[in-house]
Amino acid sequence: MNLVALAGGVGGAKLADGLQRVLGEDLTVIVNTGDDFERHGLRISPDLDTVMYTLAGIANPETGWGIAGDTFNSLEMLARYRGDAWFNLGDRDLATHILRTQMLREGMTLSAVTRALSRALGVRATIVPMTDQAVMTIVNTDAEELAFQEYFVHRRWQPVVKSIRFAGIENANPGEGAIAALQRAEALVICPSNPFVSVAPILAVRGMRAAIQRASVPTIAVSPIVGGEALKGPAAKMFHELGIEPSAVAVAQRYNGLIDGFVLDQLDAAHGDEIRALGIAVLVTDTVMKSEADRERLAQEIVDWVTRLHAR
Ligand code: FO1
Repeated sequence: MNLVALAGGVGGAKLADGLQRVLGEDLTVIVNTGDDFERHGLRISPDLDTVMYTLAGIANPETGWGIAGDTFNSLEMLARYRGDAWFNLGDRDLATHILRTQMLREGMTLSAVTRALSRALGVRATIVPMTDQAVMTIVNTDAEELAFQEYFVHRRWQPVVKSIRFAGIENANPGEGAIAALQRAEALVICPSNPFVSVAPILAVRGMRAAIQRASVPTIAVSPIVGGEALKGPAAKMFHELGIEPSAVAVAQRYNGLIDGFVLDQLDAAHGDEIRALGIAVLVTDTVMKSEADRERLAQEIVDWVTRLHAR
């Protein structure tokens, strides 16, 4: 089955890994690049790297981002020079950023760079950046506007969010092969990623939402909110700050009109009827992926479910 997944960072990468275990080469993952930024003159693509390292089996299991067993000697030296080492770049991880920056300077697109790097790491699925153009997620907080990594890592997502915008989105086209993959897909999965800062930028790229709506195949989303809490990161806090009670139902409502199905954690089983009332089919299961076996089990359940939805 040809399947396209939309993903942000750690949560999305885990489900993408499960889907790769089930589908191998038949999986395409379209990844958020609104978090990308420049640091020490290097182009960093945190979500692309998180997905790539996870699918290559080399991600740091404790953080979910970065490379397992990485060391931080370069960062220590950078800190000695300048003292502002708030973004933790590992020695091995730095090789990715050095090479990506070089390849981009040589004129390659981010899509081509991502293909080359992920192939070299033995990734079987196709990873496509949402766009090859520069898009920057900007968080407007109660105090000031912050670039995403400044908000997320430097300020540890403590500032109160008032609104979010994606600078440059009007000039962004889908990454290479993204639309073709959506046209070929037999199912679409929105991974359990932050709806505001991971999935929204992907959907905001010109033509992306329309291509998803045109694909008359089962489109499902997996809730990143379980029991009113985000599995990781600021999603629940953002819902609150934007005036919405965080819940799986609120996530389903955000995707209403785009999805046919919604995967709900068993903890939230009681919300099933509220989501079904929106005309969205519901699968209730254990969505919390603690182990690699959990990722594969959830992915297999999703593939089986979309196959049944396809047959309807
Ligand atoms: N996240 C952190 O919370 N702290 C870090 O120091 C950090 C470093 C980092 C380095 C490379 C990389 O690819 C990702 C990194 N992340 C770090 C994760 C990342 O910035 C966020 O998880 C995403 O942008 C949100 O999806």
